[in-house]
Amino acid sequence: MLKLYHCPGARSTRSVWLLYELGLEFELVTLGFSMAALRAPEYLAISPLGRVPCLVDGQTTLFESGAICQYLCENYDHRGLHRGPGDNERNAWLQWLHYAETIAVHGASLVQQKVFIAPEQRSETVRKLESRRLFKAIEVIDKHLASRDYLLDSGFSAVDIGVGYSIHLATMVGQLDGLENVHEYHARLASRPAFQRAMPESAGEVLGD
Ligand SMILES: N[C@@H](CCC(=O)N[C@@H](CS)C(=O)NCC(=O)O)C(=O)O
Repeated sequence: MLKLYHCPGARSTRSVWLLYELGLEFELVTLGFSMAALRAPEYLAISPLGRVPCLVDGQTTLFESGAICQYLCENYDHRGLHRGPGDNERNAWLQWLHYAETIAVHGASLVQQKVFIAPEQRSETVRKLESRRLFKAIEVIDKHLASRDYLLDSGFSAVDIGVGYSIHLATMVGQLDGLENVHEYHARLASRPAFQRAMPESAGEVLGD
């Protein structure tokens, strides 16, 4: 059976959401978001950088969420979430699959500034820079969504999960004023049962409280 290593509120939530959208059975291994759990020798033996997500499927182990998304879609999609080679939206699908990480790094940096780094070590310069870069990365999505409901013209696909989770995180740590298409997109995604099932109970859980 598929096994997913996950911390509530971490980027691994994207993989949980995708697994629910795909309707797959899997074992969810929930780790604490702590060095004790993530740097434990038994976990490092599976996922050598000690991060989440990590997917194990028989002899296959993957510890990069974009690769996990592509692998699951290529091997297990029966719900139309994949756009494989030959599909006229394949290149756009790949583009947005990886763009999710461009947004996520700025959100993660802001979470570090607001939550994990001790107040006396936080940097106002880094906070402002990362906020601006997060906004600009999401502004691109806002313009793209002016003429469509989802990232692809053909409708919801797996890439809305990666980008959508990064936007979900950004709504908690960033100022997204004026990005109305993005707010409507976020509401559309948040109404999906698989999204609601995958998300942590509270914003505090997301921010590591
Ligand atoms: N690009 C990787 C990033 C993975 C990542 O950095 N995960 C974070 C959680 S959002 C983590 O495990 N952090 C623990 C640490 O850095 O020690 C992916 O998308 O899978």
